[in-house]
Amino acid sequence: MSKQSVTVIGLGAMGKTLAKTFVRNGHPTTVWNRTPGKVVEGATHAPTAAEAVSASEVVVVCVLDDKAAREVLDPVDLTGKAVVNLTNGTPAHAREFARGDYLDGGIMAVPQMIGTPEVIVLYSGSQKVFDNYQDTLNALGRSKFVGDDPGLAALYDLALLSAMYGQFAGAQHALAMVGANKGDFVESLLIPWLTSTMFAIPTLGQSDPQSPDDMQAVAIANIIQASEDLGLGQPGHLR
Ligand code: FVH
Repeated sequence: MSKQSVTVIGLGAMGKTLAKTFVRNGHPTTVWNRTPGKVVEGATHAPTAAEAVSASEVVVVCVLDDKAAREVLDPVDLTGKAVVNLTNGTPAHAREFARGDYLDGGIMAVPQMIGTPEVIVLYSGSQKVFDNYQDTLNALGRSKFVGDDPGLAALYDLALLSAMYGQFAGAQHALAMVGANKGDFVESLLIPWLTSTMFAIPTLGQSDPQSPDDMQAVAIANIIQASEDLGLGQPGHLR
């Protein structure tokens, strides 16, 4: 069976990897980038965004931000095209942008992970577009449709990123506290510790007699005091 044709708009670090992955999976792939000169071997390079859009049944957009996506797509006739916008944006951006056969998405991965089973790509908007193109989109990683509100994928994407940045801020502060005494702290303690604490996430916000709030408040006060003693100031993530 012949593979669905795909257009990729935007050949930054992520867009280029998406295009290469579609080519590797046997999809006739057309690409366009604002600044010429970015090459994806095996893809057709269209001279204009309009020509790139007209070349394929599904158009995957992956540019810097919502403003860039609008600048590219607003002047283009999208009639009869399925648009899958994988540009990071807010739920409001996605709802404003949604038109016709539209799926908004959030890629929960960095480019070097694309095409592996560790990748989750969130989608929301048109169930029909998701059903029609799921097999094609599965080349990028695991596809998860989260609902027909086009803003939902962006909401979940940003919520997951918020959790990640919070965890990174805590880890960075931990490394600053340990400083030169690090040894194998990261591999043998920090990563196993963070992994073992994940079980608590579903009950966050509920009081737990095994870990009472008063006891936790003392530990947090001690972290703040120890950080100040080390000259690190108050840890931002505990404010
Ligand atoms: N790279 C990553 O780790 C993350 C992982 C999760 C998802 N993101 C999101 O993917 C979008 C694209 O990110 P990217 O990594 O490809 O970003 P850059 O390498 O900086 O490339 C940006 C592309 O956007 C084009 N562009 C920028 N402004 C405009 C515009 N006004 N009109 C048309 N295209 C525009 C830019 O083109 P050029 O500068 O080469 O001409 C690049 O193709 C992003 O939403 C991430 O949050 C990636």
